[in-house]
Amino acid sequence: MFEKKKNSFFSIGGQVNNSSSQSEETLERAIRAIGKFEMNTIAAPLYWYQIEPEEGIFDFGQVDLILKKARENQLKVVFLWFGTWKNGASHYVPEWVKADKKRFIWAQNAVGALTRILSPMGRETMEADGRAVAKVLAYIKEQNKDDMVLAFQIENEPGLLGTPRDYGRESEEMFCTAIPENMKQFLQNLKDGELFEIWKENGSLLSSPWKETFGLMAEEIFSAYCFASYVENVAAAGKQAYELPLYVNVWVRETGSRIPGIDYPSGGATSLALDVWKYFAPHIDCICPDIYFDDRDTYQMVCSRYNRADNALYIPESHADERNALHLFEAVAKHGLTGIHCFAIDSTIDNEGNLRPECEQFRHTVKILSSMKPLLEKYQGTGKIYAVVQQEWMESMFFDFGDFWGRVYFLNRITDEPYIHLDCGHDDKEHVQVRGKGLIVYAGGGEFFLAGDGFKLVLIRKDNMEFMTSSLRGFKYLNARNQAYKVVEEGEFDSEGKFVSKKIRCGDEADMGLWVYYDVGLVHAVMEMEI
Ligand code: N0T
Repeated sequence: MFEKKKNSFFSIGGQVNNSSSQSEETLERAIRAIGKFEMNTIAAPLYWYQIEPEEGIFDFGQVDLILKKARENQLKVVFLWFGTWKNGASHYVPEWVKADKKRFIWAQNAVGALTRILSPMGRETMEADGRAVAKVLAYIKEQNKDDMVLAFQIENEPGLLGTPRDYGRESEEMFCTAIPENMKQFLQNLKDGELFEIWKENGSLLSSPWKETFGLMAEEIFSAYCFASYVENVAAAGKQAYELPLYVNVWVRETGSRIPGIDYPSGGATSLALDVWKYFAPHIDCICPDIYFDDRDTYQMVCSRYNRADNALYIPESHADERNALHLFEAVAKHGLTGIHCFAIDSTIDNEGNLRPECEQFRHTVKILSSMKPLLEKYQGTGKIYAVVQQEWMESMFFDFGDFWGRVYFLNRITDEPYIHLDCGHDDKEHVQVRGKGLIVYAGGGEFFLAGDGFKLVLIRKDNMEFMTSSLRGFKYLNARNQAYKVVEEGEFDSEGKFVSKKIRCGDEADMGLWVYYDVGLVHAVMEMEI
């Protein structure tokens, strides 16, 4: 996660419900659900109020408990720091913070009322939060000799919900005076993007206050600057204690009417404020969008915005449903996805411990991803990973693999017949069907890996076209029978990352093309390059 092209661990995880880190019992249910999906990571929050019940007195019982449960179940861990902010509010701070309204300042809204959000202007709060994070990370360092802790999330969806910015005294002073020096420097480095356009449109008067510089978006950008600077301080304190990858998650702005402070927390690392965050919070390794979108366009758009040269794409929160089960393959192949977690994992099973039927497709997707894991770690960012996702009306997909062309045909799971997915037939319980999905890795030299559900791949070697054209049977029916395989096999990677063959496919099993269903594991094929 968090790194491109560096063999970093591809984390497939479940995030426990907000209140589930508090006891062994609540954690156990989450772990049971994670086990049903066969995920490799648990993400669990740490509550500031529980960790530091009195100022300077720390209790790491919660860390111990999560580590113990994770070790018992051979899971990696991501800790979430529910500190100053938890989705645009401040409910997780200790009593002693809540009690002292003078020392720890709270944001005010436009009419001067106190909100339930600690102000990012609060120096004392920032320092107290930083001290706590440093203590927690120092403790994790001692406990993490086996590298089971992958990462640490600073705050949770920071920002202001209910007001676009803090209108308290300190904040007013800053908002109404000239743009600070470091913000000017940032703007001088800004070369393109949405924020650049806004700034250009509103005038480049660097000596003016925020409103003249950023116009309509001034409140959000001002807040982003304040939040990023605050989080940077907390992160720097943490890094000093332990160099664990740190990230921030985002309640994205591609939602509702896109009004900051109403549709999403103002000041978070939204796509508009991403440059601000990258610049002012350099101790944060990765900025990560929480993606709850059902539609393909918005999902992929958000992925593309967070996958940048200076930021890897990791999705810390998403739904364990059939939409996500499809969309994430394109995120892997087109937007460099380096890891994905599902939120509210405990809710995916019922009280008897059975996985809910609406999560079944996601379970298949986890299987597919897991069988490919070493390949994802090796090939992410190289352009060798291809997504297969059957959209509505789609019967086949065409791929250009360089020295091969490929056609993917979608198959009905039960009959193996060609299958076109129509949403309108979706409720027809007699013909419950799922869309074809999965991944193809072309390692080069005729070597392919496939994992997925409900499709088959037929290949044509580009320098062998005479054979193809002389057969006069076309791409579709030339099919599969004339494929020149060296070997086709089903198998899996062992713990050393070596492919272990489990079953050779020949005869009927190879005559239909390279077919996959979620429960056949990884398919490996090597094509003849000579004949
Ligand atoms: C998330 C979760 C949890 C399309 C909400 C998501 C989690 C927090 N916030 O269940 O509270 O701790 O990070 C906000 C998603 C907004 C969706 C916008 C509608």
